[in-house]
Amino acid sequence: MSQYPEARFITSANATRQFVADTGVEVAVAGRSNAGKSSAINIIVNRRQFARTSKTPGRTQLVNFFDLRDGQRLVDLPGYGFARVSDAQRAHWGELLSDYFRVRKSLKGLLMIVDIRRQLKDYDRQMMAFAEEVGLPIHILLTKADKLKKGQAANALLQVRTEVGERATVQLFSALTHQGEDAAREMLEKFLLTRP
Ligand SMILES: Nc1nc2c(ncn2[C@@H]2O[C@H](COP(=O)(O)OP(=O)(O)O)[C@@H](O)[C@H]2O)c(=O)[nH]1
Ligand SMILES: [Mg+2]
Repeated sequence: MSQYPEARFITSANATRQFVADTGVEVAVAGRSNAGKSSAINIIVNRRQFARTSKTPGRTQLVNFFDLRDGQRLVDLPGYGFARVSDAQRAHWGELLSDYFRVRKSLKGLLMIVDIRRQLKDYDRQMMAFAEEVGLPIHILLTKADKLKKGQAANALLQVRTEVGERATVQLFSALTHQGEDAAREMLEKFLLTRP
């Protein structure tokens, strides 16, 4: 059963003024388009189709707010890294995300979804920089771990751990096999338990 039976979508924002009231606690989830962000959210929240999965890159272009429980939110950030969009749109998202990280007092942690076969890209490094600027803890899910052999996955994990050092914790994850599901949910819960 889902740990979040009351979980529900609240609203999407394309501008800072559309963000929901900055009370309680929230955890942001970021990942390049097609990294597997929606799939990971569905597994962690244990609700099929909770965050829509899509084969179309760049579909999720808004800041999506979900209630997990009363006063606890999950925020699905746009993954513009892979999307074929104009420079103007890209700049808009950059500003929106930078604003989001700077203004949200309720923001307690960042979950980063990274395709294990692609390693960290500019988008991921930018998200980490935004989080670090405001002293936010970062946890990285190397997802689609099922696509690699065990040894390859372990190597990829070591590589990312070496790159990020103390700046983030890193784990293997798969929405297909549910590898790392419990560890991912524990990190989400840990972030959510941070005092408002
Ligand atoms: N094999 C495998 N495929 C996955 C996994 N997670 C996502 N996918 C696939 O990758 C594609 C993109 O996933 P999606 O969750 O929509 O990515 P998003 O754009 O980051 O939200 C879809 O075809 C998913 O079925 C995983 O852990 N393993
Ligand atoms: Mg998605």
